Amino acid sequence: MARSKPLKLYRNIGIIAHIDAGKTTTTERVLYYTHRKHQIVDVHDTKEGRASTTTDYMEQERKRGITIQSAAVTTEWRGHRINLIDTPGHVDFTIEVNRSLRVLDGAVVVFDGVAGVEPQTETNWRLADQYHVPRLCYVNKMDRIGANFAHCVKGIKERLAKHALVCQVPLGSSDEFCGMADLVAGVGYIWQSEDKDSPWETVPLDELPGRLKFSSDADNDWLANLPKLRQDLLETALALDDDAFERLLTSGEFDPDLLMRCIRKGTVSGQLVPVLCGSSYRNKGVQQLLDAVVDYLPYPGETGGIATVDEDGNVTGEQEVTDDAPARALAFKVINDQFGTLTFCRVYSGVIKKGDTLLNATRGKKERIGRIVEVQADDTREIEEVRAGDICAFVSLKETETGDSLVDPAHPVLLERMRFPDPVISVSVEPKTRDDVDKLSLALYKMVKADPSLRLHVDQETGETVLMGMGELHLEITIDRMRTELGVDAIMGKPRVSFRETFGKAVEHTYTHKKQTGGSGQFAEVSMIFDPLEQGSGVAFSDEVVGGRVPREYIPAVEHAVRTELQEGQVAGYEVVDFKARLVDGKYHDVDSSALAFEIATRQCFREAQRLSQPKLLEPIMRLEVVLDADYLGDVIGDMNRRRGSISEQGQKGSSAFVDGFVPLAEMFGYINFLRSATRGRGTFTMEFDHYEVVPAGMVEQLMKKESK
Ligand SMILES: Nc1nc2c(ncn2[C@@H]2O[C@H](COP(=O)(O)OP(=O)(O)OP(=O)(O)O)[C@@H](O)[C@H]2O)c(=O)[nH]1
Ligand SMILES: [Mg+2]
Repeated sequence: MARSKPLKLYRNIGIIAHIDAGKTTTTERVLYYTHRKHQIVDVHDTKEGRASTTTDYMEQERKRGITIQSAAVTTEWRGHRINLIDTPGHVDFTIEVNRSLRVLDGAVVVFDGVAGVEPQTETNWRLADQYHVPRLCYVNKMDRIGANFAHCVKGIKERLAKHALVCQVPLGSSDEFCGMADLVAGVGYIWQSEDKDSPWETVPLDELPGRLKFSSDADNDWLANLPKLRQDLLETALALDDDAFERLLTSGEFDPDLLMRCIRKGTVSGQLVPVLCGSSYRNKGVQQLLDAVVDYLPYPGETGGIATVDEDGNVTGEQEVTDDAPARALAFKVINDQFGTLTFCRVYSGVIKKGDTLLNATRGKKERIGRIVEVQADDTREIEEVRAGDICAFVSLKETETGDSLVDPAHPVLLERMRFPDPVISVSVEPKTRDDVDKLSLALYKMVKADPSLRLHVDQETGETVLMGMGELHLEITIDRMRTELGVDAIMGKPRVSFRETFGKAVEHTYTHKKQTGGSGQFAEVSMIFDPLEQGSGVAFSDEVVGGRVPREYIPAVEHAVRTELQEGQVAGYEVVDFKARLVDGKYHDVDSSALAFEIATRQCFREAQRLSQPKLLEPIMRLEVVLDADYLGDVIGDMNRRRGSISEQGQKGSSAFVDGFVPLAEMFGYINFLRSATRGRGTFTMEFDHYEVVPAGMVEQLMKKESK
């Protein structure tokens, strides 16, 4: 079968933003206007469970009115196939944005026209920078009281993109918002009503000031400034083409098609970020946003292919996006439901057909592609084949996890990996009833497999099962989903901070394990060096023994012992991170040595060496933003200091004040209650993990006491 749609007519895009900016609301409109559905469901109508938006279909999403997992939909606009992923804005689910951006070619960043740039928008923006994803800004909610386009654009330019290019200007704001001036087309669009099917009138720019009068001076100023704003846009965009720029400056002439091509070129290359506006809820501006997606965002491969890497992650080359190359796909999401496993993939090159066998190059295992489906949120449609540029799901793969490369077995290669965030909060998990005892570990294993920002650990001494995640909501929802999706009920303990430990300095240490009990004895001696590594480096092991002083067959036992022992460090039983363990020497005995003896020796060696290294305790430090009434600023800042926090920025956001800073997570439990009472319920905060820091020596004991309560 030949390709039915040329690659140039594809757009794979994500919608990203801070929580509540209106991503799901916008997605609903996109599906309506592209005729994928006949009715629009509003997010606030889903709580009673009678209705569901297409992308927030999960029970937990409907009840809470927030998006928890990314959902993919496919639609058509102006002959283009649009694969769109609606992502969550809550910081606890950042893995969903991460994995989506990894496989998408472009993104629409949504802003709340009142709040402007919010913390999670900044985080997601940085993620899009990391993955080099070109984007558009869409200032939504222009109909809300207090909507302020100027404030939003200023925030975008100062905090995110100096090169933001205002392509549309709102006509009015709050309840007077009636449409937008399109500086590229040189016309205004005025909607007759807020009905979803309301037509709009197209009016030349120079007639707008005569037609419209608003109660706010700021809104009238935008109108008065339209000619200048258009000139600015022309100069910035046409500067990307020397001839066009010259002509504009000398004769004021320009070619409208060339102008669009320049904006496209600038957006795709990351030199420009177009800014649009609208109100998805009031059905204004969504069709224009879709036009911009088609006009300005890249098709698969337009910004280059995907990097190929070696086993250590070093880039070895690039795979172009084309059908005429060996098959190469990346798994970016795995979900389990009652029908089995769905593995979401982005195909980068080649053609994959039902019945093909691929190689999971990450794990060295073969996978047979039984069924291929196109996914529409929670619905699937079976298809025969997928090609370069496609996003699809394979059904019932056995070996493949998030981030794995699936490739043509005749041309094995690894594709660039994704980065996963660090879980910083943990809870103990216990089965609720006897019935759940046996099923619990399998269910937890499934949840962790589907979500790489979760981690599972069984405490060796107490046997307690510990689940680690990004935040309290993340863990709560994981346990709740286990109940609704897998039918296993569990009880969660009190949330605790995931502290970590390190080696304070390099240590060389030898331990001899010798035991003589009746018959054969046990003997093993290991000499090891533990070198601390830079934060975030992980754990490495190297065998540097020469002359067979530790026989090869015992080396895996030594490495295994290190990797087990590091789970519970000597300062307070937390995971030991960022070090390299080097086995440099040892002794063995022909009869008395065994893998077990070497394991015991290594574990003791590790414990003693860590104690000798003046080990340190690390704690997660969170980036905190509080938005509040300026009157309460003093109290909130004083409190942040008491919580061992530091302030990094403070200022004004529209009519509210804000404080940004860094605070240890250990001091932040129950913060919501403090903030509510300190600001009479009017303050809000967002918090996300930033980095780990050494706990001051004097604080360790005090903190550990608090933790054990
Ligand atoms: N006034 C107004 N409200 C809007 C607009 N767009 C969305 N909303 C409302 O804002 C709330 C959040 O909308 P969502 O679409 O769920 O926001 P989201 O960005 O998907 O949120 P998360 O997925 O949870 O991050 C809902 O109550 C919407 O009805 C808009 O243009 N104007
Ligand atoms: Mg949403």
